[in-house]
Amino acid sequence: MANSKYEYVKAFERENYLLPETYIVIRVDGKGFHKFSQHYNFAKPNDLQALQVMNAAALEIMKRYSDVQLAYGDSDEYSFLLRRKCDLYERREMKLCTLFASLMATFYTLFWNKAHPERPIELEQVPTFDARAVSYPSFEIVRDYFSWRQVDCHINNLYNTTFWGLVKKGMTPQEAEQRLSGTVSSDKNEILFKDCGVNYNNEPEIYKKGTILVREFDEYKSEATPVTAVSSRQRQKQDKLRRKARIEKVHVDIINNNPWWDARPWLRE
Ligand code: DGT
Ligand code: MG
Ligand code: MG
Ligand code: MG
Ligand code: MG
Repeated sequence: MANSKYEYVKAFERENYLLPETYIVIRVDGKGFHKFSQHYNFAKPNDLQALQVMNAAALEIMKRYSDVQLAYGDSDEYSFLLRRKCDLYERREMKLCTLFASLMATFYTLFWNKAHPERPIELEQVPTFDARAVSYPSFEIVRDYFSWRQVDCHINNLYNTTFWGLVKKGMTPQEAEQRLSGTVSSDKNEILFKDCGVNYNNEPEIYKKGTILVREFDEYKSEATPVTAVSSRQRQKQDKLRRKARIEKVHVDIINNNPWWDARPWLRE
C-alpha cells in the first residue's frame, strides 16, 4: 500500500513493551460493581451466580490464551499470570490490557445472559472492566502477588460475612459498622459465632479462598532452555501441549501452600 502524506501521524504513537523474561500479571477489575451489584440485586455478601459468571469469563480467556498458566479471582476482579517467555503481542502493554478488559466484559455479558435469561444485561448498566499489567522479575514476587490478592479476599469476606450476619440479626448497617470498627480477625470470628451462630470455617471455600484456575499437565517436560535455543517447531509443539492441558478450578489456600506450587513447576517457567 502506498504511503499517504498522513502517515507521519504514526510517529506520535508510543508503546510500552513489558520487560522480557519477566512474569506478567494482568488484573481486570469491574468498574463500579458496587452499583452494578445493586442494580442486578446481587445476594449479600456473596452472589454465587455472579462469581460463577466471573469464573466462566476468566476460563474462556484462559482457553483462548495458552500463555495464561494461572488465574485467580474473587469479587469483581481476576488476575491472569502469563508465563515468563510469553510473546503475546510482543508483550505490548496496551494491546494486552485492552484485549483482556474487552474480552472480560464481552464474556461476562454472554455468560450473565445465559445464567439469567429472565434478567439480561441492560443498556444502562453494562459490565465494564479496567485492566493493568505488571511484570514481576521473580517467582517469589509472583507468589507474594497472589498471596496479596487471596489475603484481600479473606479480609473482605470475613468483614462482609460478619457485617451482613449482624444486619440479618436485626442491626442497622450503621450499628453493624460501629460494632465492627476496630475489631481484628479473631474478634470477627467470635462475633460471627456468638451473635450470628455462624462458624466462619464452615463458609463455602469459594467465598473464603476465591477461585484458582490452573493449567494442569499430566506429563510435564521442562522448557527451561534459553528462548533463542528453542526452534520454532519446538515452540509450536510446546504451545500445542499447553493448549491441550486441562484447566482445573479449585478454591484452595495458595498462601502457605508450598506443596501446591511445587507440584506445578510449569508455573515457574
Ligand atoms: P471500581 O472498581 O473502583 O470501579 O469500583 P467498584 O465499585 O467496582 O469497587 P471494588 O472493585 O473495589 O469492589 C467491588 C464491589 O463489587 C464491592 O462494592 C462489592 C461488589 N461486589 C462484588 N461481588 C459481589 C457479590 O458477590 N455480592 C455483592 N452483594 N456485591 C459484590
Ligand atoms: Mg477498585
Ligand atoms: Mg471494581
Ligand atoms: Mg474489585
Ligand atoms: Mg485493526
